Amino acid sequence: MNYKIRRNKLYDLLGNEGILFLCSGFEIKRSADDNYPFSVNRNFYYLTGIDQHDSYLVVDLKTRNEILYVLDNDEKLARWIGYYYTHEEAKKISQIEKIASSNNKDFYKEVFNNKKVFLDLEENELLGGLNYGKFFQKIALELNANIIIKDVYNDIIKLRAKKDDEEIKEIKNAIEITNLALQSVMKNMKLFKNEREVQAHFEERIFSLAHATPAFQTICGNAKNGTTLHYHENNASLEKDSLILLDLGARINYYNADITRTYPISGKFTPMQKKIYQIVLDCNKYIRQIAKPSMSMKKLHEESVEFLANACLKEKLINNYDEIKDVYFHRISHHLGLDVHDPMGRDTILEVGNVISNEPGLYFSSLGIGIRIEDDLLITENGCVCLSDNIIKEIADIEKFMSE
Ligand SMILES: [Mn+2]
Repeated sequence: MNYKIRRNKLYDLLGNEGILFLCSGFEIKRSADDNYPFSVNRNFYYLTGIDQHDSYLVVDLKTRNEILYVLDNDEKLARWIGYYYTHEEAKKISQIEKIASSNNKDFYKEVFNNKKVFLDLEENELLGGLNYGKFFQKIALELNANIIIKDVYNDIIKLRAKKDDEEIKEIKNAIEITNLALQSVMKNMKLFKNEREVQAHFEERIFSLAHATPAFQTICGNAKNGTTLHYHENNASLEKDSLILLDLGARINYYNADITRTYPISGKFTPMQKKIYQIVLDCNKYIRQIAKPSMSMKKLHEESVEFLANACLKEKLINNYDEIKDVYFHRISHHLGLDVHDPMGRDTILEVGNVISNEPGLYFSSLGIGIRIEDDLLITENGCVCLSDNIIKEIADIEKFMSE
């Protein structure tokens, strides 16, 4: 990844006055001496590639002098928790020349003595009501009551929304690993007796194939469980004539696949399942046809509602147009990238380089049928390409693949 290019783009947006101060995040305590697994601040990671707690990027926007602060190695501590990046490693990854120690926090004082400082004041709350930006805002104001604090969050998000070629390669790779694992799930479906086994099989495959972790909590819901959007229990017995809805993905280098497929557990769809599945599939294909630059995500969503409502009316699955709300009650799309739900908002105007999900669904809990078909789209000059085209979704293809 060329982090230097990304940083320079950000500096261009911020102008040449003030100091930029970003932090990778801290280790957060779970209980006693147990911490949550460290999850790096994605904006920091996007700009530096550094995946280690207590790391800081400090930039003088006037001179563009960059300093990366990372933790020192301590031989005794390393025997317990392993080594941190050496300065050479940190320099190589981040493409930042000047590396310094973050063990001593005296540099806070130096930074916040400046007139104007840019912080990432994202709204997500961590640290008990605070987030990193607000945590440092508080420190800054304590050290310098006259400091002018500017928020850099939206500028970074704007850059992250447009994926570069390397990012698209990462996402494609995550999707391909997800595809291989899903194929293995389909081939072995007859062996599974419980949703948990399906989850375990998928997660074992992505780990073995690419040392990938799940991009988010894997969803494996069969029969009526498939009608719960974020079903996480994954512990019900499989009903042999039911469908199983799998919303899952692999994460590699923090880039995520977000895929949903719905399969017949027996390998064959019933006529009713086929009918509803085909509507969702047609909607998925329709959205793929119309998604293009300058279209709003709101419009894309409205198109999906209209498509599904008309098709359900035609097939007498609903009695009037408004009933579509009962069987399709989520948005068609979100941005995807370093976060599974990349934080660009769901009503943005599509631009070349955006990667978004395409996930129509229909949920009839009274029939025990929940179907979602989710692909990942890359917005291009002429429309979009489906990055997950290789993951089969036609009824005939699925039935054939599962019977072989
Ligand atoms: Mn999704």
